[in-house]
Amino acid sequence: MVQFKISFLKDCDLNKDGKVTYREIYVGLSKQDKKISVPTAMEIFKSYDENKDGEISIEEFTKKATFDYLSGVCEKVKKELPLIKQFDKNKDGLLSYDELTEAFKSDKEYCKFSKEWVDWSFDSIGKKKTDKLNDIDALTIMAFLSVEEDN
Ligand SMILES: [Ca+2]
Ligand SMILES: [Ca+2]
Ligand SMILES: [Ca+2]
Repeated sequence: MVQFKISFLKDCDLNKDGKVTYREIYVGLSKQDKKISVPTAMEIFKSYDENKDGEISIEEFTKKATFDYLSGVCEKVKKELPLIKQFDKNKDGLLSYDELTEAFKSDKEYCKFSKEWVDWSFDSIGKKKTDKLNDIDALTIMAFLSVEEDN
């Protein structure tokens, strides 16, 4: 599915009424991709027009974009769940600061995150280094890390 940027939405809004109709979207998309088919453009349009009034408002657009973004992050995070179990060396179901630092050091995918990252992650969810993380905390941190990775 094509992801719009807000600037694209503004470009599409030919009559500058702050809303984008199907026709405006189609014209905008055609400028980017001459081969775009009417059904594809319609499908994209419908996925954004939540209240089905035939226009995409900025609110509808941002809501959908945010939702897509967050569900993308959630999908990523779900994949990390087995990793958390693997990181939990003493199997108490919680991740300590040391367990996380060790894990990040030894894991080939996560070793790119430095100790500062772990520090920052703990800070960002208001945890002290002596605190232990439960699943939700750990997932929140993973989500932070994946978000940062996308930028
Ligand atoms: Ca318009
Ligand atoms: Ca609408
Ligand atoms: Ca543990």
